[in-house]
Amino acid sequence: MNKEMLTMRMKGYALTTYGRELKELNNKERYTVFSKALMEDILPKWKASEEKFEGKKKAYYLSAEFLMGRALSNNLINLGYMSEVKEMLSSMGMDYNALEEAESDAGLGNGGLGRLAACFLDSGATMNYSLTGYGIRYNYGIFEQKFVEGYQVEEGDKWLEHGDSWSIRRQDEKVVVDFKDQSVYAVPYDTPVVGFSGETINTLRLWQSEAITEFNFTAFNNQMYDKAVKEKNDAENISKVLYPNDSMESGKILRLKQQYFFVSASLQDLIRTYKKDHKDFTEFSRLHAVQLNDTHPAVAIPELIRLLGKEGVSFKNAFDIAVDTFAYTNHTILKEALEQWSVKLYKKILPEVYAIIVKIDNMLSRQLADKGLTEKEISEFEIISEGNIKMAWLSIYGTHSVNGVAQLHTNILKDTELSGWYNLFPERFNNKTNGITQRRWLLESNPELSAFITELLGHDGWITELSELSKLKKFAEDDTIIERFMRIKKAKKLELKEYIKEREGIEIDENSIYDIQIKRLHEYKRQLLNAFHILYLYNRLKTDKNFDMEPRTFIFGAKAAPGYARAKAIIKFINEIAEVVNNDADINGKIKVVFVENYGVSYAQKLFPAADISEQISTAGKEASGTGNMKFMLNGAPTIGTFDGANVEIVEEAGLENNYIFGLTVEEIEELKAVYDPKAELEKNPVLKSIVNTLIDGTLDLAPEENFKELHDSLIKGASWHDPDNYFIIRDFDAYVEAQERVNEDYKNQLEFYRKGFLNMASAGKFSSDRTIVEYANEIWNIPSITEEDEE
Ligand code: DL6
Repeated sequence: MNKEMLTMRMKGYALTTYGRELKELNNKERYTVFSKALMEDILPKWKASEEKFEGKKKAYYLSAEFLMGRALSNNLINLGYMSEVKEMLSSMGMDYNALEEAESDAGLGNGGLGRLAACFLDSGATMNYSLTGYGIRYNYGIFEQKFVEGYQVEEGDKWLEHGDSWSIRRQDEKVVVDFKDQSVYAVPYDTPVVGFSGETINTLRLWQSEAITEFNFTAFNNQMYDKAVKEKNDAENISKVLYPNDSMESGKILRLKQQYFFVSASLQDLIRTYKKDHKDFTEFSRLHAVQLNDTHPAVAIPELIRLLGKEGVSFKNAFDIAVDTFAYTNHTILKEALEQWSVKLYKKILPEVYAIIVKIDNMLSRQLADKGLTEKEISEFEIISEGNIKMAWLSIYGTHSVNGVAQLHTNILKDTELSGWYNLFPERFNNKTNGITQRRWLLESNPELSAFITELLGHDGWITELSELSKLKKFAEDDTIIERFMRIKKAKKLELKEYIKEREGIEIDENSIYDIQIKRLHEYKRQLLNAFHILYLYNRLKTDKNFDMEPRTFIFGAKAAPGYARAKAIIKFINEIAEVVNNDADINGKIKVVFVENYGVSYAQKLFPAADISEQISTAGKEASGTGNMKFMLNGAPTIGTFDGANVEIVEEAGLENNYIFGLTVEEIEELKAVYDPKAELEKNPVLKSIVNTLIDGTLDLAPEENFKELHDSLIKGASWHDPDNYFIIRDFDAYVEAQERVNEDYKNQLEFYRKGFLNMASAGKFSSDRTIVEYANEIWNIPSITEEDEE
């Protein structure tokens, strides 16, 4: 694309989209016409890429969430256009950064699970696999978070307000999805997923629900105006909004409809395409690998059987095809996140699908009886049990592969949570440790560090082969290299300081330790432990004139599910701490606390590169993997964390000595559970007791009715649904403080501290999602990687 071409296209779109001259457009509009101009370039390449995979086995990623973030920079980088385009735009009098900032995040996901899906798409295309994402085109993505007097308030995320130039509506490929009480169109919107080098461009196909009859004239003529548009509203509601629950299932009708809606549409799409070249379904599983991203799309198993039944395939054959086609990824062992749907709801909304689940369940029982299991033993495996359908059970029985997302997580699944199933089908269980794409999380977010890595290696091969980073380890002994690494970190810290000033209105000290915890707000992730540590330091500074600490900026970013009262209370608590600490002249600016508003993918891209320390402090055994931990590591921040999820593997790669590991292990927690008495522990620990008491004693200047009694009680008394302090904050507190003291001590020798950061970066090779996707492709999907060279 040359400058003349770009200008001509942009001018054309300025006129046809906005009816104005290019020079008259604001940044949002310029961004739109620019991205449309770029799409003209992408489209022919996209088509060519599709042709490359014709007749070959392809993989499909069924996911209720795709947390994509912005596309512009990613596309320019992957197409190799970035530097030229920046120059072209600047010679046209436009600032690229302003255009970049004008793009809304495509926030069609809650957190780790949705962002993983986005990383996988990038890696799938980069590694030259045909990997199509199938999901829902939510009108509103993850809510916009505002703080009002420290409380989280949610507002709708209007990400489509200014249109979406990256997607193409494929009206001609719409399908009908039938529920018992309504039928709707599923209309596909296709977005290109450009792999690095632009050689493979895959598709993210998101379905939008629309009415079959938009307007009822009879009702209108009878002056029943609401009724006239009722069908339209009811249909559109299905893809209206993303459920904002992370690790919590709510069992709502609309959610069930969303799941079935995109699953049925996607499978119909696959069958329709397949039928163009095939007379029967014997080849179906040889050509399709479908990954179920958690149990949200598990209804795909009975739905495929139902659809194949309509094509004349017997139940048994259809079941075998389903097992061969589908694979299931488990992303959590939290009980409250394991999906169960009430039989009543399924019967009411999806009776045909329910009837098939009953048949599957019966077949399973027969199979187990044949193996000699007793009735009691069989009941442990029942998919339908006590009026509920266990989606995880359905997903294990109806697929050929079940994977966890980090080694520890997979071991827990095999040894405890799913041990019965593991004994039945050991060959199905496997581990696929998560990964992240280095294109977005290093090349795009941290161009300075990227350039430095390329310089040290003498090539940029790490962009598609992250294990190359290990060759940097030999530079770790060279102080001049570490000093340069430090300067880059400082530059990113300064950038973040400016950004936080602009967005949050808070001034932070660029020479302080940036200690960052960014992830969804959940009790098991223990933001409260971090908050208690801040109060500990604050109290020390207030009471001990000789207390010496390096200045620290504690940065939080997190959204709480709107119905999760305790998580919201924790946000308010931290904001309250910020209010007190940030305004206390006594502590001489030694501590600053910033809870950034509306944390999302784009904000994350500014935070990871600037971090000095990565907070990964979940209760051991609760975080399936984590992927933020990998983003910090890749950007050269050591982890302070527990032996949980992928932290274990991070430390294996980067060394215990370069990280700050503390706290109870999974095994220790198992032992402790039965006898744990947090109240008694607190009695023995007056320092912590006074900190925990700030929840209720008014220290934080809260009106009495606004204090955090419920939060306090959850630690001391528990609740009907859990034991006191079931995330072991009280027990782990001292170990956490001790680990933080080590951070503080080490930071005094910055060269040594940043050497640890450098070594973390150099050890991050394993955590590329390229590695993960190659493992899925080879070990689960059995799909080919096809380059243009292979074609010749
Ligand atoms: O696998 C991606 C991501 C993990 O890194 C996190 O540890 C895990 O909490 C998250 N799981 C979910 C659970 N949702 N459901 N079901 O988001 O997956």
